[in-house]
Amino acid sequence: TNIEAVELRRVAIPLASPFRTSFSTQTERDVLLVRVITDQAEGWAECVAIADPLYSSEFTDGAHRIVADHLLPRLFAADRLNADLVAPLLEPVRGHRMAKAAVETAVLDAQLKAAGVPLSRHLGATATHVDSGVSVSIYDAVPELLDAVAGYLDAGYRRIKLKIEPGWDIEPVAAVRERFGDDVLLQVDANSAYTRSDARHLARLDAFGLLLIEQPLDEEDIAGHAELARVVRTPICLDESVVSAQAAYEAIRTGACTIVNIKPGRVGGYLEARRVHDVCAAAGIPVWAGGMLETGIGRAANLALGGLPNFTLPSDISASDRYFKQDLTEPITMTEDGRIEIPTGPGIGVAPIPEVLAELTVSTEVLKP
Ligand code: OSB
Ligand code: MG
Repeated sequence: TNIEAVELRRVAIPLASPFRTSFSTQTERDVLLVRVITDQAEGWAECVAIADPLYSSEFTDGAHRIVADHLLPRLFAADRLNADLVAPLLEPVRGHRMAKAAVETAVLDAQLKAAGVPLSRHLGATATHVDSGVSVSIYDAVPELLDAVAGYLDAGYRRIKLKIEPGWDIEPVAAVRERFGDDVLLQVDANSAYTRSDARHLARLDAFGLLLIEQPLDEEDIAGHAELARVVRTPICLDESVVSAQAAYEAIRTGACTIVNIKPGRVGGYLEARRVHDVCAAAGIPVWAGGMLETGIGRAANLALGGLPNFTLPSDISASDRYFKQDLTEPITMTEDGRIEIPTGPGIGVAPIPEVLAELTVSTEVLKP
């Protein structure tokens, strides 16, 4: 494959409702889209970096500059490019995994579209659907939270994840259990808002039969998570800390987690994400598909990965209407019983709707070899 041009597009897409976590409140997504045009096809990818460096060190403007100034020149210098060569070519650039993931995914989508092969098949997916869960914002008060959760359960979501932070943890969890009962699959995500000294407090969550506690401590505090796991009975799941298959291996080996959230952007792409899946499978550690409030472009690809056999817990992949009034792609929809079909078309199986894309585009930069 030869790249003829790469389009870097910035899109501003309003969220259907504000999304508050321990690190920020998002009301709009500031998305970097990468479109790779080759001699045979074109491929699309979404960079999952958010506008500010508050989830991890990456952010949209930074990712944009890294892709344009450091990553694409390395790809342009290569001849006979294919997706397997992207990570080795970009390896000298330290970090910037979300930016690298977007570039690799766009090349992979173009390659698979040219070959007529769905990403799910390329990755080795065995399922046709992914169980859909929903990640629920922090609210100002419990009654508002309960209304939101009631709506999601009515819609059919198979699992509820509550965002938590100090001051919004035991009470909302207790209220959801009280109102909706013990059968609801329930978990929490702290986005590293706690410290090692909160172990006793977090152990109070053990009373509520949660599936897992996601990333309670700092991204770099693997040993702290291992310590916490000896005090808290609820399984510890890592998100931010798992930046590679090697990091997953270390976290599992040291007892820092017994469940892993897999986000391809966080680990540098779908090929590394598959290696994370494989490391976890070999260790008997279940995984599930995370999300970063992606548009249909990013979620379609996440669905393909989520069809691999060790994705045994419900995902954070929700239907388009949970995120946006108008998605960039044809809406991704959920069945009444809470499942989302994995796209069957070539590559990621979707593309932006041209008129919607044009309307939401803030800037376009075209780079050529
Ligand atoms: O920690 O999983 C997270 C969204 C943005 C950044 C980080 C996270 C999230 C979510 C939402 O929890 C998952 C989704 O619905 O895409
Ligand atoms: Mg998380």
